[in-house]
Amino acid sequence: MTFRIDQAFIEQANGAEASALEEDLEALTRNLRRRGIALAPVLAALKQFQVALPSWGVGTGGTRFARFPMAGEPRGIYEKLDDCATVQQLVRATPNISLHFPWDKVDDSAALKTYAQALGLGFDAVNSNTFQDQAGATQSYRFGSLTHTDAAVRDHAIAHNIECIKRGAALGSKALTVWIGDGSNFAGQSNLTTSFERYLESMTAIYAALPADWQIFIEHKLYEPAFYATVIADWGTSYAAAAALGPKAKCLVDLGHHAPTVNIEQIVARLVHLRKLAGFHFNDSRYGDDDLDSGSVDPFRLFLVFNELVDATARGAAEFAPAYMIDQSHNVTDPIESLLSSAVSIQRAYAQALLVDRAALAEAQARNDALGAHNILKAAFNTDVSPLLAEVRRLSGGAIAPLKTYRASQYRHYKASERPAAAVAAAGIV
Ligand SMILES: [Mn+2]
Repeated sequence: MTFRIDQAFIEQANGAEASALEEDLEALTRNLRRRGIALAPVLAALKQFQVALPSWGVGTGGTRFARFPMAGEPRGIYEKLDDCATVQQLVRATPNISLHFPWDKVDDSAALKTYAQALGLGFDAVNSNTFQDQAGATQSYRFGSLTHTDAAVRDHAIAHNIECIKRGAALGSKALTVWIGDGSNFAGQSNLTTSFERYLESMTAIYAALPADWQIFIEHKLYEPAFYATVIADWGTSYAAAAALGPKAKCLVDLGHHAPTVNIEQIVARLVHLRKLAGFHFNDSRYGDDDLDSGSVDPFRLFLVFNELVDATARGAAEFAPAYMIDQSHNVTDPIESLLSSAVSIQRAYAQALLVDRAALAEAQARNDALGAHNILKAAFNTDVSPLLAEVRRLSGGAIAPLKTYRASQYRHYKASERPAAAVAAAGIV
Protein backbone atom coordinates (compact mmCIF):
# COMPACT_ATOMS: atom_id res chain seq x y z
CA MET A 1 0.00 0.00 0.00
CA THR A 2 1.48 3.32 -1.10
CA PHE A 3 0.71 6.24 1.18
CA ARG A 4 -0.67 9.31 -0.56
CA ILE A 5 -1.92 12.52 0.97
CA ASP A 6 -5.69 12.42 0.87
CA GLN A 7 -7.38 15.37 -0.85
CA ALA A 8 -9.74 15.54 2.14
CA PHE A 9 -6.70 16.05 4.38
CA ILE A 10 -5.68 19.08 2.28
CA GLU A 11 -9.22 20.48 2.40
CA GLN A 12 -9.26 20.05 6.16
CA ALA A 13 -5.88 21.75 6.54
CA ASN A 14 -7.10 24.57 4.29
CA GLY A 15 -10.15 24.99 6.48
CA ALA A 16 -7.93 26.01 9.37
CA GLU A 17 -6.15 28.61 7.21
CA ALA A 18 -9.11 29.98 5.28
CA SER A 19 -10.20 32.92 7.40
CA ALA A 20 -6.67 34.31 7.80
CA LEU A 21 -6.17 34.00 4.04
CA GLU A 22 -9.43 35.82 3.39
CA GLU A 23 -8.34 38.74 5.59
CA ASP A 24 -4.87 38.93 4.04
CA LEU A 25 -6.24 38.72 0.54
CA GLU A 26 -8.73 41.52 1.22
CA ALA A 27 -5.93 43.73 2.53
CA LEU A 28 -3.74 43.00 -0.49
CA THR A 29 -6.63 43.58 -2.90
CA ARG A 30 -7.28 47.00 -1.31
CA ASN A 31 -3.58 47.84 -1.47
CA LEU A 32 -3.37 46.88 -5.16
CA ARG A 33 -6.58 48.76 -5.97
CA ARG A 34 -5.07 51.96 -4.52
CA ARG A 35 -2.11 51.41 -6.83
CA GLY A 36 -4.38 50.91 -9.83
CA ILE A 37 -3.60 47.19 -10.19
CA ALA A 38 -6.52 44.86 -10.92
CA LEU A 39 -6.33 41.49 -9.24
CA ALA A 40 -8.12 39.33 -11.84
CA PRO A 41 -5.48 39.39 -14.63
CA VAL A 42 -2.71 38.72 -12.12
CA LEU A 43 -4.61 35.75 -10.72
CA ALA A 44 -5.31 34.47 -14.23
CA ALA A 45 -1.63 34.68 -15.22
CA LEU A 46 -0.54 32.94 -12.01
CA LYS A 47 -3.02 30.10 -12.58
CA GLN A 48 -1.37 29.43 -15.95
CA PHE A 49 2.16 29.36 -14.58
CA GLN A 50 3.98 26.03 -14.48
CA VAL A 51 7.49 25.01 -13.54
CA ALA A 52 8.76 21.48 -14.14
CA LEU A 53 10.27 19.29 -11.44
CA PRO A 54 13.55 17.45 -12.00
CA SER A 55 13.22 13.71 -11.35
CA TRP A 56 16.61 13.79 -9.61
CA GLY A 57 15.46 16.63 -7.34
CA VAL A 58 13.31 14.37 -5.14
CA GLY A 59 16.35 12.39 -4.03
CA THR A 60 18.88 13.81 -1.61
CA GLY A 61 21.56 15.53 -3.67
CA GLY A 62 25.17 15.72 -2.80
CA THR A 63 28.35 17.65 -3.26
CA ARG A 64 31.69 16.62 -4.73
CA PHE A 65 32.50 15.38 -1.23
CA ALA A 66 29.60 13.32 -0.06
CA ARG A 67 25.94 12.53 -0.10
CA PHE A 68 23.94 12.04 3.07
CA PRO A 69 20.89 9.95 2.21
CA MET A 70 17.68 10.29 4.22
CA ALA A 71 15.07 7.75 5.16
CA GLY A 72 12.21 7.25 2.74
CA GLU A 73 14.03 8.40 -0.38
CA PRO A 74 12.63 7.24 -3.73
CA ARG A 75 14.45 4.16 -5.04
CA GLY A 76 13.53 4.43 -8.69
CA ILE A 77 11.63 6.47 -11.22
CA TYR A 78 8.18 5.25 -10.12
CA GLU A 79 8.77 6.36 -6.53
CA LYS A 80 10.27 9.61 -7.82
CA LEU A 81 7.02 10.23 -9.68
CA ASP A 82 5.08 9.53 -6.46
CA ASP A 83 7.08 12.26 -4.70
CA CYS A 84 6.71 14.68 -7.63
CA ALA A 85 2.95 14.04 -7.53
CA THR A 86 2.93 14.99 -3.86
CA VAL A 87 4.65 18.29 -4.65
CA GLN A 88 2.14 18.91 -7.43
CA GLN A 89 -0.80 17.98 -5.18
CA LEU A 90 0.21 20.65 -2.67
CA VAL A 91 1.39 23.51 -4.94
CA ARG A 92 -0.53 22.83 -8.20
CA ALA A 93 2.06 24.49 -10.42
CA THR A 94 4.40 21.57 -11.10
CA PRO A 95 2.53 19.02 -13.26
CA ASN A 96 5.50 18.14 -15.50
CA ILE A 97 8.62 16.15 -14.74
CA SER A 98 12.00 16.40 -16.42
CA LEU A 99 13.73 13.03 -16.74
CA HIS A 100 17.43 12.32 -16.88
CA PHE A 101 18.75 9.36 -18.87
CA PRO A 102 20.06 6.81 -18.21
CA TRP A 103 19.19 7.43 -14.53
CA ASP A 104 15.45 7.22 -15.31
CA LYS A 105 15.63 4.59 -18.02
CA VAL A 106 12.78 2.06 -18.04
CA ASP A 107 12.06 -0.93 -20.27
CA ASP A 108 8.40 -0.01 -20.71
CA SER A 109 7.89 3.68 -21.53
CA ALA A 110 4.16 3.19 -22.10
CA ALA A 111 3.71 1.83 -18.58
CA LEU A 112 5.66 4.77 -17.13
CA LYS A 113 3.55 7.23 -19.11
CA THR A 114 0.33 5.59 -17.92
CA TYR A 115 1.55 5.65 -14.31
CA ALA A 116 2.42 9.35 -14.60
CA GLN A 117 -0.92 10.20 -16.20
CA ALA A 118 -2.77 8.47 -13.38
CA LEU A 119 -0.91 10.79 -10.99
CA GLY A 120 -1.82 13.82 -13.11
CA LEU A 121 1.75 14.22 -14.33
CA GLY A 122 3.30 14.74 -17.76
CA PHE A 123 6.87 14.95 -19.00
CA ASP A 124 8.94 18.04 -19.72
CA ALA A 125 12.31 18.21 -21.50
CA VAL A 126 14.48 15.11 -21.16
CA ASN A 127 18.15 15.42 -20.22
CA SER A 128 21.04 13.41 -21.63
CA ASN A 129 24.04 12.40 -19.57
CA THR A 130 27.47 12.18 -21.14
CA PHE A 131 29.31 13.49 -18.09
CA GLN A 132 29.79 10.10 -16.44
CA ASP A 133 30.45 6.56 -17.63
CA GLN A 134 27.70 4.01 -17.24
CA ALA A 135 28.30 0.41 -16.21
CA GLY A 136 29.37 -1.65 -19.20
CA ALA A 137 29.88 1.36 -21.48
CA THR A 138 32.12 0.61 -24.43
CA GLN A 139 33.57 4.14 -24.55
CA SER A 140 34.68 6.46 -21.76
CA TYR A 141 33.82 10.15 -21.34
CA ARG A 142 36.89 10.77 -19.19
CA PHE A 143 38.27 13.18 -21.78
CA GLY A 144 35.00 14.44 -23.17
CA SER A 145 31.91 13.31 -25.02
CA LEU A 146 30.46 15.29 -27.94
CA THR A 147 33.79 17.11 -28.37
CA HIS A 148 36.11 14.15 -27.73
CA THR A 149 39.15 13.85 -30.01
CA ASP A 150 38.16 10.25 -30.85
CA ALA A 151 35.24 9.94 -33.28
CA ALA A 152 34.21 6.63 -31.69
CA VAL A 153 33.54 8.39 -28.35
CA ARG A 154 31.69 11.21 -30.09
CA ASP A 155 29.53 8.68 -31.94
CA HIS A 156 28.79 6.92 -28.64
CA ALA A 157 27.64 10.23 -27.11
CA ILE A 158 25.60 11.15 -30.19
CA ALA A 159 23.88 7.75 -30.11
CA HIS A 160 23.00 8.27 -26.41
CA ASN A 161 21.43 11.67 -27.15
CA ILE A 162 19.40 10.20 -30.01
CA GLU A 163 18.25 7.41 -27.69
CA CYS A 164 17.14 10.11 -25.20
CA ILE A 165 15.04 11.74 -27.93
CA LYS A 166 13.36 8.41 -28.68
CA ARG A 167 12.70 7.70 -25.02
CA GLY A 168 11.37 11.23 -24.53
CA ALA A 169 9.14 11.00 -27.61
CA ALA A 170 7.58 7.81 -26.24
CA LEU A 171 6.67 9.74 -23.07
CA GLY A 172 5.34 12.87 -24.76
CA SER A 173 8.35 15.14 -24.14
CA LYS A 174 9.06 17.84 -26.70
CA ALA A 175 12.65 18.84 -25.97
CA LEU A 176 16.12 17.50 -25.24
CA THR A 177 18.39 19.44 -22.90
CA VAL A 178 22.08 18.91 -23.55
CA TRP A 179 24.70 19.83 -21.02
CA ILE A 180 28.22 18.49 -21.47
CA GLY A 181 31.07 18.63 -19.00
CA ASP A 182 33.56 18.66 -21.85
CA GLY A 183 36.56 20.94 -21.57
CA SER A 184 40.07 20.98 -20.28
CA ASN A 185 41.80 21.19 -16.92
CA PHE A 186 45.14 22.38 -18.28
CA ALA A 187 46.07 25.16 -20.66
CA GLY A 188 47.16 23.43 -23.82
CA GLN A 189 45.23 20.23 -23.04
CA SER A 190 42.71 20.85 -25.83
CA ASN A 191 42.50 23.03 -28.86
CA LEU A 192 39.95 25.69 -27.96
CA THR A 193 38.79 26.08 -31.56
CA THR A 194 38.62 22.51 -32.81
CA SER A 195 36.86 21.25 -29.68
CA PHE A 196 33.99 23.68 -30.39
CA GLU A 197 33.96 22.65 -34.05
CA ARG A 198 33.63 19.02 -33.00
CA TYR A 199 30.74 20.04 -30.72
CA LEU A 200 28.91 21.63 -33.64
CA GLU A 201 29.46 18.56 -35.79
CA SER A 202 28.14 16.22 -33.07
CA MET A 203 25.17 18.45 -32.28
CA THR A 204 24.30 18.66 -35.97
CA ALA A 205 23.89 14.87 -35.99
CA ILE A 206 21.66 15.02 -32.89
CA TYR A 207 19.67 17.95 -34.29
CA ALA A 208 18.97 15.91 -37.44
CA ALA A 209 17.28 13.26 -35.26
CA LEU A 210 14.81 15.73 -33.65
CA PRO A 211 11.13 15.11 -34.47
CA ALA A 212 9.43 18.02 -36.26
CA ASP A 213 7.81 19.40 -33.09
CA TRP A 214 10.90 19.04 -30.88
CA GLN A 215 13.50 21.53 -29.71
CA ILE A 216 17.03 21.08 -28.42
CA PHE A 217 18.09 23.17 -25.42
CA ILE A 218 21.78 24.01 -25.09
CA GLU A 219 22.80 24.46 -21.45
CA HIS A 220 26.01 26.37 -20.86
CA LYS A 221 28.05 26.32 -17.68
CA LEU A 222 31.07 28.41 -16.75
CA TYR A 223 33.21 25.68 -15.19
CA GLU A 224 33.22 22.28 -13.45
CA PRO A 225 34.25 19.58 -14.08
CA ALA A 226 36.55 21.30 -16.60
CA PHE A 227 38.31 23.93 -14.51
CA TYR A 228 40.53 25.54 -17.13
CA ALA A 229 38.18 25.86 -20.11
CA THR A 230 34.69 24.48 -20.66
CA VAL A 231 33.64 24.11 -24.30
CA ILE A 232 30.13 25.54 -23.80
CA ALA A 233 31.01 27.97 -21.04
CA ASP A 234 28.79 30.98 -21.62
CA TRP A 235 25.66 32.29 -23.30
CA GLY A 236 27.64 33.69 -26.24
CA THR A 237 29.02 30.25 -27.11
CA SER A 238 25.58 28.74 -26.52
CA TYR A 239 24.02 31.31 -28.85
CA ALA A 240 26.66 30.71 -31.52
CA ALA A 241 25.88 26.99 -31.41
CA ALA A 242 22.09 27.51 -31.41
CA ALA A 243 22.36 29.93 -34.34
CA ALA A 244 24.55 27.50 -36.29
CA LEU A 245 22.23 24.54 -35.65
CA GLY A 246 18.94 26.11 -36.66
CA PRO A 247 15.52 27.23 -35.40
CA LYS A 248 14.90 24.18 -33.19
CA ALA A 249 18.02 24.94 -31.12
CA LYS A 250 17.78 27.41 -28.24
CA CYS A 251 19.78 28.50 -25.22
CA LEU A 252 18.89 27.33 -21.72
CA VAL A 253 19.86 29.52 -18.78
CA ASP A 254 20.74 27.70 -15.55
CA LEU A 255 20.94 30.51 -12.99
CA GLY A 256 23.94 28.94 -11.25
CA HIS A 257 26.06 28.56 -14.37
CA HIS A 258 27.57 32.05 -14.44
CA ALA A 259 30.32 33.96 -12.70
CA PRO A 260 29.03 35.38 -9.38
CA THR A 261 28.68 38.99 -10.53
CA VAL A 262 27.28 38.38 -14.01
CA ASN A 263 24.06 40.24 -14.82
CA ILE A 264 21.85 37.27 -15.67
CA GLU A 265 18.72 39.33 -16.34
CA GLN A 266 20.63 41.13 -19.08
CA ILE A 267 21.59 37.80 -20.65
CA VAL A 268 17.90 36.91 -20.55
CA ALA A 269 17.05 40.18 -22.31
CA ARG A 270 19.64 39.47 -25.02
CA LEU A 271 18.41 35.93 -25.62
CA VAL A 272 14.81 37.19 -25.83
CA HIS A 273 15.91 39.77 -28.40
CA LEU A 274 17.76 37.08 -30.37
CA ARG A 275 14.69 34.78 -30.21
CA LYS A 276 16.83 32.06 -28.70
CA LEU A 277 15.71 31.81 -25.08
CA ALA A 278 14.87 28.14 -24.46
CA GLY A 279 14.06 28.46 -20.79
CA PHE A 280 15.52 28.10 -17.33
CA HIS A 281 16.96 25.82 -14.75
CA PHE A 282 16.03 27.62 -11.55
CA ASN A 283 18.20 27.49 -8.45
CA ASP A 284 20.17 29.97 -6.38
CA SER A 285 23.84 30.37 -5.57
CA ARG A 286 26.26 32.45 -3.61
CA TYR A 287 29.64 31.40 -4.97
CA GLY A 288 29.36 29.11 -7.99
CA ASP A 289 27.04 26.39 -9.22
CA ASP A 290 25.77 25.89 -5.69
CA ASP A 291 22.36 24.51 -6.74
CA LEU A 292 20.73 26.03 -3.65
CA ASP A 293 16.96 26.47 -3.36
CA SER A 294 15.47 29.06 -5.73
CA GLY A 295 15.15 32.47 -4.15
CA SER A 296 16.97 31.42 -0.97
CA VAL A 297 20.02 33.66 -1.45
CA ASP A 298 19.01 36.44 -3.81
CA PRO A 299 15.25 36.69 -4.35
CA PHE A 300 15.70 40.14 -5.93
CA ARG A 301 17.72 38.65 -8.78
CA LEU A 302 15.04 36.04 -9.36
CA PHE A 303 12.50 38.87 -9.50
CA LEU A 304 14.65 40.80 -11.99
CA VAL A 305 14.82 37.74 -14.25
CA PHE A 306 11.02 37.46 -14.16
CA ASN A 307 10.74 41.19 -14.74
CA GLU A 308 12.46 40.64 -18.12
CA LEU A 309 10.15 37.72 -18.89
CA VAL A 310 6.97 39.63 -18.04
CA ASP A 311 8.28 42.60 -20.03
CA ALA A 312 8.90 40.31 -23.03
CA THR A 313 5.37 38.94 -22.75
CA ALA A 314 3.90 42.44 -22.46
CA ARG A 315 5.81 43.51 -25.58
CA GLY A 316 4.66 40.42 -27.46
CA ALA A 317 8.24 39.27 -28.06
CA ALA A 318 8.52 36.90 -31.03
CA GLU A 319 9.21 33.18 -30.62
CA PHE A 320 9.03 33.60 -26.87
CA ALA A 321 7.81 30.53 -24.97
CA PRO A 322 10.39 29.72 -22.30
CA ALA A 323 10.32 26.39 -20.48
CA TYR A 324 10.70 26.59 -16.71
CA MET A 325 12.36 23.91 -14.66
CA ILE A 326 13.85 23.60 -11.19
CA ASP A 327 17.41 22.24 -11.03
CA GLN A 328 18.67 22.02 -7.46
CA SER A 329 20.69 19.75 -5.23
CA HIS A 330 19.00 19.22 -1.87
CA ASN A 331 21.79 18.31 0.50
CA VAL A 332 20.45 19.17 3.96
CA THR A 333 16.68 19.30 3.53
CA ASP A 334 13.83 16.93 2.81
CA PRO A 335 13.85 17.30 -1.01
CA ILE A 336 10.05 17.52 -1.15
CA GLU A 337 10.11 20.46 1.26
CA SER A 338 12.77 22.21 -0.83
CA LEU A 339 10.76 21.67 -4.01
CA LEU A 340 7.57 22.95 -2.39
CA SER A 341 9.25 26.09 -1.14
CA SER A 342 11.23 26.62 -4.36
CA ALA A 343 8.13 26.32 -6.55
CA VAL A 344 6.48 28.96 -4.36
CA SER A 345 9.57 31.22 -4.50
CA ILE A 346 9.57 31.05 -8.30
CA GLN A 347 5.84 31.82 -8.45
CA ARG A 348 6.43 34.66 -6.01
CA ALA A 349 9.05 36.26 -8.26
CA TYR A 350 6.66 35.92 -11.20
CA ALA A 351 3.75 37.44 -9.23
CA GLN A 352 5.90 40.37 -8.12
CA ALA A 353 7.01 40.95 -11.71
CA LEU A 354 3.35 40.98 -12.80
CA LEU A 355 2.77 43.89 -10.38
CA VAL A 356 5.34 46.19 -12.01
CA ASP A 357 3.62 49.32 -13.34
CA ARG A 358 5.13 49.04 -16.83
CA ALA A 359 3.63 52.25 -18.22
CA ALA A 360 5.00 54.26 -15.29
CA LEU A 361 8.35 52.47 -15.61
CA ALA A 362 8.63 53.33 -19.32
CA GLU A 363 7.76 56.94 -18.52
CA ALA A 364 10.38 57.17 -15.76
CA GLN A 365 12.98 55.62 -18.08
CA ALA A 366 12.13 58.11 -20.82
CA ARG A 367 12.57 60.98 -18.33
CA ASN A 368 15.89 59.46 -17.16
CA ASP A 369 14.48 59.36 -13.66
CA ALA A 370 16.87 56.70 -12.37
CA LEU A 371 15.60 56.44 -8.81
CA GLY A 372 11.98 56.86 -9.84
CA ALA A 373 12.31 53.92 -12.25
CA HIS A 374 14.11 51.83 -9.66
CA ASN A 375 11.43 52.55 -7.06
CA ILE A 376 8.74 51.33 -9.44
CA LEU A 377 10.50 47.95 -9.56
CA LYS A 378 11.03 47.99 -5.81
CA ALA A 379 7.36 48.75 -5.13
CA ALA A 380 6.46 45.54 -6.96
CA PHE A 381 9.26 43.53 -5.37
CA ASN A 382 8.36 44.73 -1.87
CA THR A 383 4.72 43.68 -2.19
CA ASP A 384 3.95 40.61 -0.11
CA VAL A 385 2.13 38.46 -2.66
CA SER A 386 1.83 35.44 -0.34
CA PRO A 387 -1.99 35.69 -0.10
CA LEU A 388 -2.26 35.76 -3.90
CA LEU A 389 -0.15 32.64 -4.26
CA ALA A 390 -2.11 30.87 -1.53
CA GLU A 391 -5.39 31.81 -3.18
CA VAL A 392 -4.24 30.45 -6.55
CA ARG A 393 -3.26 27.18 -4.86
CA ARG A 394 -6.57 27.00 -3.00
CA LEU A 395 -8.57 27.62 -6.17
CA SER A 396 -6.66 24.80 -7.91
CA GLY A 397 -7.19 22.31 -5.09
CA GLY A 398 -3.75 22.75 -3.54
CA ALA A 399 -2.71 23.63 -0.03
CA ILE A 400 -2.97 27.17 1.38
CA ALA A 401 0.09 26.31 3.49
CA PRO A 402 1.99 23.64 1.49
CA LEU A 403 4.93 23.06 3.82
CA LYS A 404 2.82 22.96 6.98
CA THR A 405 0.32 20.61 5.35
CA TYR A 406 3.11 18.36 4.05
CA ARG A 407 4.67 18.10 7.50
CA ALA A 408 1.30 17.44 9.13
CA SER A 409 0.62 14.61 6.65
CA GLN A 410 3.70 12.69 7.89
CA TYR A 411 4.33 11.70 4.26
CA ARG A 412 8.06 11.14 4.83
CA HIS A 413 7.40 9.08 7.93
CA TYR A 414 5.21 6.70 5.91
CA LYS A 415 7.73 6.56 3.06
CA ALA A 416 10.52 5.67 5.48
CA SER A 417 8.75 2.41 6.30
CA GLU A 418 7.49 1.79 2.74
CA ARG A 419 10.92 2.30 1.21
CA PRO A 420 13.63 0.49 3.10
CA ALA A 421 17.06 1.92 2.26
CA ALA A 422 18.54 0.71 -0.99
CA ALA A 423 21.33 1.83 -3.23
CA VAL A 424 20.04 5.10 -4.71
CA ALA A 425 21.07 6.34 -8.13
CA ALA A 426 23.74 9.03 -8.23
CA ALA A 427 22.66 12.59 -7.55
CA GLY A 428 22.45 15.02 -10.42
CA ILE A 429 24.43 18.21 -10.19
CA VAL A 430 24.07 19.75 -13.63
MN1 LIG B 1 21.02 22.71 -15.00
